[in-house]
Amino acid sequence: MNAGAAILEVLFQSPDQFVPAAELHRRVPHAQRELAALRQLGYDIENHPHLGYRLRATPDRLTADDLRARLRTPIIGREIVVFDETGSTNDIVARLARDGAREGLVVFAESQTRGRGRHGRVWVSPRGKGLWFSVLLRPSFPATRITIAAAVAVARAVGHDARIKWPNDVMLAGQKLAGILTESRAGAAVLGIGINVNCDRTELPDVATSLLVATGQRHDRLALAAAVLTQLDAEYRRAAADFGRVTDDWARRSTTLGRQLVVRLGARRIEGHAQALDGDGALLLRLDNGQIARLLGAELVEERP
Ligand code: BT5
Repeated sequence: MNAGAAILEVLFQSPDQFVPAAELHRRVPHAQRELAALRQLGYDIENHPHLGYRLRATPDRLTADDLRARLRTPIIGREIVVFDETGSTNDIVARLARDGAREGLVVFAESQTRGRGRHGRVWVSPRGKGLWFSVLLRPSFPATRITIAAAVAVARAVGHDARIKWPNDVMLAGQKLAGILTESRAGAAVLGIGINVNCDRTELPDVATSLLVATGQRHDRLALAAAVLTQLDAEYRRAAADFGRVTDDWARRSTTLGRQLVVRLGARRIEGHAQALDGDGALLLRLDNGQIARLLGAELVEERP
């Protein structure tokens, strides 16, 4: 960890409190120079002659140092890269996966020019207003579990009674707050997540909401990013060891289970009762003729009570 990240780590560990100067300088060599660099980036760091240093405010700007300083995760986020602008973070991670990058790499972008959803649909990614990022995973379990685990992690990190709509949406007040796109590339799984944080109503499609729109308040994107990565790390490990607990959490937050669904499967439409998720994360749909359809990556057309 470099000195800038090390200073932030020390300051984040004492929220709203002073860290004695002697302690900061003992824990971080060349702290003086790095403090100046952090202030340049917009960190408001108070320096009291007797009490020491205190972090008063952080800038609304994604940096690897800041995110690394907030994380204690063994896997997810052990390497972080931030782009100001890119086509799609999923494509960047796919390329790095081909080059042999390690599991847990996370790539963020402040804006995407070709953010995408499933089946080539567009994912709107206004600059600086959300979290648009992708995670490189090399799972030892069926990759189909990843979207399920990620939805639980995002919903838990977001709070505000966020719900999960099968297969890949996180909803707030009935509208889409976040979307998940898991792709298999170069023998790895690329998990892409988009979360609308401080987007205005006018920046989003009609079906969408943001934390700002739903709660009336701006949210700290970096704190949320760290919370999501922390939850993802935990859910990813649970998906390997105890996927039943992940699906239990998913079921508690699901708007889909127990309902009558109309689903598009290729050119076909089928209708049935959403019963449960299986051990691969597939949705089990009981059709009117009593048969069970096992759905992975199908398209939800309609949910009926
Ligand atoms: C998804 O697809 O919901 C997956 C979205 C994944 C986005 C992330 S961002 C980081 C990474 N890099 C990428 O390029 N992608 C991933 P799908 O279920 O197909 O939903 C797409 C539909 O959601 C669109 O057709 C719109 O109706 C709607 N939509 C587009 N932008 C949105 C937004 N910002 N918020 C909510 N809904 C949106």
